[in-house]
Amino acid sequence: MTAKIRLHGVPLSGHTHKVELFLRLLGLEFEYVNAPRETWSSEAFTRLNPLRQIPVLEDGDLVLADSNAILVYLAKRYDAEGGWLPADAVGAAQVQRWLSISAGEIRFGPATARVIKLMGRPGDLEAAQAIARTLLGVMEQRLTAADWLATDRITLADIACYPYLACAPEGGVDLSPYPAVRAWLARVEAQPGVKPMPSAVAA
Ligand SMILES: N[C@@H](CCC(=O)N[C@@H](CS)C(=O)NCC(=O)O)C(=O)O
Repeated sequence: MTAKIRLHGVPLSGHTHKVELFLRLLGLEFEYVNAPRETWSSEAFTRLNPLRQIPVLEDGDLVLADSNAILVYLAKRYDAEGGWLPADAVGAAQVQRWLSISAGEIRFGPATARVIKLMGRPGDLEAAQAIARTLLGVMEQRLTAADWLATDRITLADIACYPYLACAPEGGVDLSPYPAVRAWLARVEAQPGVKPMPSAVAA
């Protein structure tokens, strides 16, 4: 019998959302453990992730933090066909490139702009929005020529990058100049079982 999977996070966290989205795409059963900010410094949560960040995944004895690490684990462990994380040198490298972009430009661009604008966190809103716009220009070029970010099919690259681009307007980043990016967001959302990134404004 497969061990029970538990996902610790909150719905408005894009880092958590990408893991939830991939669990659903893989058709895996899991328990969503709501872990609001006030709990992150507790002893119990610090044992799960000493960095005191969500998401954290538990799968049997395994406790794993970091959204991109969790995506890689789930693909290796549960995707028998290997399409989400290709094994060939170029495909694997292209997926890794976008995982790095999701932890770099996306984290410091649209994700940072959103927490500054929406949640009142300190930071340089204009600098974060500028990072977002530069990245969106690069993505627009790629997605004008291809349906998906890394290869000719949907991969972990698309899952990792989706949530904080879907909610980029909440950080004051206008997506209207990027029609290919908007079409790609819609393609991700059209996948079976996918729940769109929830709006913090409506929440
Ligand atoms: N590299 C981590 C970053 C996760 C992250 O930054 N999560 C945010 C919530 S979306 C967090 O826990 N931040 C800690 C804080 O704000 O104190 C990952 O990809 O999972």
